[in-house]
Amino acid sequence: MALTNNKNVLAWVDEMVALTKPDKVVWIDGSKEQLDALTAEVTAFPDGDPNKMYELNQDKLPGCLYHRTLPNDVARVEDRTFICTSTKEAAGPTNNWMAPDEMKAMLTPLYDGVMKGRTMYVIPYSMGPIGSPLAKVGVELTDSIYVVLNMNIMTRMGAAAFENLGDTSDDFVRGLHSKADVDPEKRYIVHFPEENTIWSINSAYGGNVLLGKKCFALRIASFQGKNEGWMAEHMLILGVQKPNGETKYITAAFPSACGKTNLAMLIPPEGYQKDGYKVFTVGDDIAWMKPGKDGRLYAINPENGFFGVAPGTNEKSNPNALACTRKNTIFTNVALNNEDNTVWWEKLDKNPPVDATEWKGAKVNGPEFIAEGGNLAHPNSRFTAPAENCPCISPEFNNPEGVPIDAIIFGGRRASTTPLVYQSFDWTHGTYIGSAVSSETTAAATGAVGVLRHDPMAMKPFIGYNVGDYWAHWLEMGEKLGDKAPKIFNVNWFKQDEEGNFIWPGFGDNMRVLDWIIKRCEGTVDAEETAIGYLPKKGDINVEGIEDEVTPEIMDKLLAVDKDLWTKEIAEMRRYYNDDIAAKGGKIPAALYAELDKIEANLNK
Ligand code: GTP
Ligand code: SPV
Ligand code: MN
Repeated sequence: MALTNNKNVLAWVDEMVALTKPDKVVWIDGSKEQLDALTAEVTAFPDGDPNKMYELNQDKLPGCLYHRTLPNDVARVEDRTFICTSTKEAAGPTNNWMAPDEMKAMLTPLYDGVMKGRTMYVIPYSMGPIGSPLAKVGVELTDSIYVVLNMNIMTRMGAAAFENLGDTSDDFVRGLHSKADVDPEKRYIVHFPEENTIWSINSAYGGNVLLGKKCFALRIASFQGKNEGWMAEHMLILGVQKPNGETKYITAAFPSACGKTNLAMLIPPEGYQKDGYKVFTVGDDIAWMKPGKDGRLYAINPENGFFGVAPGTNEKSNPNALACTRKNTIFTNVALNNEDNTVWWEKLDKNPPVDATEWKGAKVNGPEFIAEGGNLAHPNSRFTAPAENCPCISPEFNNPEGVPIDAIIFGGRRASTTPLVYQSFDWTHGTYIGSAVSSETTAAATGAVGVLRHDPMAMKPFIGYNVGDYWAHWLEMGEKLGDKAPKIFNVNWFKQDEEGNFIWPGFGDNMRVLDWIIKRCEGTVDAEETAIGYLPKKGDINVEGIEDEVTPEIMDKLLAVDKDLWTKEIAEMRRYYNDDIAAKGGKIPAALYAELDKIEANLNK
């Protein structure tokens, strides 16, 4: 039964049913009975069916399910992701583009009758707390139960999502997904920002198919934000509660698999805990931000769960994330421990299961398999966990108004050049720093791993329009916020020594850097003015308890601004602006070129 009287929703669903021709249409109301029935159905699929999900040990992992996607379908496919605006210029140099009509003409035959013999699920969902002035409604049509069960965790899914839409509004995002034959040659992740529409076909993996996430909450939403005066960013949101009870909120943009989930759930070092510091998680991947009534910038997390990287998550690195995954969680492409029907991934602990199933589904001897250089879990294997499971979830998580942001952090994986932390001179310089984010690539997207690439604002794969206009929008937001704008910082947890070891301990110890950032926001600590920005003065990063590891010599390395490396960095930025952006149709704001000139001049002083 249709869950809404909204004419536009009904007309569009009818049209898509006529196109894809499912045997059956099921509206997802979000009720427990319905979800239980779908779980029973999907776990009863025969072994070997690529759509099958498995029930895990219900004593140790109650409510948890396991799924493997096809080996050719384990990450986002950026080369097959398109922004179809009416002009190529509107999509800009960071996106693949095709004219909307041309794209539809190509994809329509692929969708024609694709759901014959299948059920179409109609998923209403809200990105953001239902009723929040910052929230938005989406509807995803899919032929995958895996998608329904994941969307139930990642969004506020079900009938309630339609509550605020009314009968005539057209303000919802239309998402059409079919796994089709999961054919990598016919895989397309396509956005029509001018029509609030997403078409995804021939994938069954995370970021390609959970259309509320990267497709809506970043690509479509960034386009909406530009037109409506707000921002959609690839950022975590955390709150640091100080000993006096006051909480400071910080957002941070790092590229995929570069530490957002980890920072969002950070547990402060012992000394900070004793002093009464606490960290609360508001979000781990996406922030929607808009100026509030008081003129400050407020952020909500549009999601309702975490789609987190499993490998590397353990009791020491991120106990909060691990705790999130102990119930009602879906694991994708991790390894199975057949001894007790639980899950395992690299660095979970030092005991890979002897009786293991690796992520492609082969039964193997875990320790031997690893000794031969295999990965038991795929490096981009993920958990889908409800936010409510998080031991440090913020009391403001469901606050419809969001939380006021004091600081914005950019960062990436940089083996050299970029210091542990520095502060921008002002918002414009901070926008420049965001535009200059580059990072060594990870397994979160298909392609080579470990290659340095530009990833402005950690949004390269997610900006739904021309990157030059996106930077201009950042500058406009700064003007609007004026002296109430958050302060902007850059961090690098990934600096290495000559042997390739990380020289900063990272994880919980990143609190020491947050501490300096907060003090800078409050104006309670001085800084060293350098060519590239404000750096901590000697002794101002608290290393109490880690003095053996982070000696004064190491700290000097962490905070070094090497003139030669930075001269190269600036030259590369000029090349990037000129050749990769301006020459390819990106209009770079003059103010950003001016920042580049200024830093170059500073370095030559
Ligand atoms: P997406 O979900 O893809 O957007 O990624 P994310 O930014 O949330 O990344 P996540 O926190 O899951 O971290 C991914 C990888 O970075 C894991 O392998 C972590 O172990 C590693 N990592 C996170 N924080 C740190 C840190 O402070 N230091 C070091 N050395 N590694 C870190
Ligand atoms: C990322 O790649 O940045 C993710 C995972 O957060 S996905 O949802 O697959 O995009
Ligand atoms: Mn992400």
